[in-house]
Amino acid sequence: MTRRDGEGRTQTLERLKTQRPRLYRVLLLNDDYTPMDFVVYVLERYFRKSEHEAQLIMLAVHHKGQGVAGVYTRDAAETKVAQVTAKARQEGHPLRLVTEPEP
Ligand code: TYC
Repeated sequence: MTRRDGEGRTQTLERLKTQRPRLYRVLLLNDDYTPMDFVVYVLERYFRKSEHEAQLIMLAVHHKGQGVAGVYTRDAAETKVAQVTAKARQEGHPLRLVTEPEP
C-alpha cells in the first residue's frame, strides 16, 4: 500500500494481513451420455482423487446433477476445465465443467 506523507513524499506501508487468492470450485455437471468410468478416470487423473473418492463424487453428480471436483486458484481452475473438456471432446463425450468462486 502507498500513500503521500504531509510533504508530498510517497510512503510504502507494510500490509499486516497476508493476502490469499480467491479460490474457485470446479463443478462437474451431470449429463445422460458421458460414461461413469470416464468421469471416474477424470477425477483420478486430473483432480488427483483416489478411486474410492472418485466413485463417490461421480455418483453424487449422477444423482444430484452437479458436484465439486476440486478447489483451485482461478487460473488453475480454468486450466482444469479446459484440459478436461478437451479430453472429453476428444473421446466423444459431452461432459461439462464450470467454475464458481468460493463464497
Ligand atoms: N449420468 C451419466 C451416466 O449415467 C454419468 C455421469 C456422471 C455423467 C457424472 C457426467 O459429471 C457426470 N452415464
